[in-house]
Amino acid sequence: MTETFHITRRNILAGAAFAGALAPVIMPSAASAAEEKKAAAKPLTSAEIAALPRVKVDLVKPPFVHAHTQKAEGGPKIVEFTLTIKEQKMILDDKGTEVHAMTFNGSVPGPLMVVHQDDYVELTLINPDTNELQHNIDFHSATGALGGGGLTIVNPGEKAILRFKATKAGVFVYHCAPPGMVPWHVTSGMNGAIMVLPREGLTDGHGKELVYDKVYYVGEQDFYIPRDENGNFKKYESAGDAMADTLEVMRKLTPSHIVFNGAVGALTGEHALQAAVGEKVLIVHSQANRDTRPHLIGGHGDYVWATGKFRNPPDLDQETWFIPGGTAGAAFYTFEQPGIYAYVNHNLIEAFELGAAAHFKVTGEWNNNLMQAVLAPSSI
Ligand SMILES: [Cu+2]
Repeated sequence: MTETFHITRRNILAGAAFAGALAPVIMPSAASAAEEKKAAAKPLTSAEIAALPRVKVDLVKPPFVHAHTQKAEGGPKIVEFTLTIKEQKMILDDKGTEVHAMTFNGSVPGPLMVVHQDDYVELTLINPDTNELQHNIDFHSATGALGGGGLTIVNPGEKAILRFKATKAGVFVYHCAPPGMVPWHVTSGMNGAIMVLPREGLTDGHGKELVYDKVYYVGEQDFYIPRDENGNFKKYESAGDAMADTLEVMRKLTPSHIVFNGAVGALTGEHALQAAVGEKVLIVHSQANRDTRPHLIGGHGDYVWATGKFRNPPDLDQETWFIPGGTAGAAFYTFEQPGIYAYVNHNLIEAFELGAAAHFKVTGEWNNNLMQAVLAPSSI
């Protein structure tokens, strides 16, 4: 449905470029798009907000992203999301290292939410009474009250509903930020990202539309697991029991694990991200606490918003891009060769020794023009 819509729009726009006679037809539509955009940016009264159409979105577990249209259809909406906080034990690696994670919806990172600029995000945040700790949510895409953190402090057994207007287009981190416990909750897994698309969809900043075929969400997470006197990772009964030792490790700023999507190997091997030659893939990558530098080994970032904000034209043909801690970035790439690509944090120690690596498994025809083994490895 979505794809049909975009293909149709693309065809219309491509056709228009060759049909001067259509200009009078196209112009009013361009003008009305501008008017629509202006209207969308206008402050609304409470009554007007209450009258907006509502859309309820079921979030999905990363690296996948809920269904959405890339161009906004109609005017601003209220988009309803629910996040349920889950405190749960998670396994970080094949050695069985444990963390008492704090999560939004049970995954690290929490799910990627997608809206359009000038839509209203309405989040229901639930802290079930099975949890032990107080939590909240700070959206970097929101304006005021600590990004919503000041309005969403929920104890176990409570819920809160926050509405904010997504005024800026881009990918943005959200994270838990409870008074006195901010870094502990963030580095225990309690972060995710929201993508606020421009109403007209992504472009290269010079009028070329960038329509993706697939979007994946990679959330990078640094963990600080305490060790015993023999150097083995310690296990605890609960997050509360682990807190003092964990804070001590955190203060040394040396993570024990740096992983994509919650565990070493969560996106490699049989969990590799899938793509095909010719597919346009958008990779959203967040790091709520620490700097990172994604790199696609054997590929590139054709269009990269390293700090993730879509009003800036993307950087072209990047080899590695820098995402500061507390930021989400986005990279758009059309795969040109089949094979297994490693997608890594190009601090290679963090990738190969601590876990910050994913795989793309790309199907399709090999292109000898781009690369060919002229002589296979053989004796001299
Ligand atoms: Cu929390």
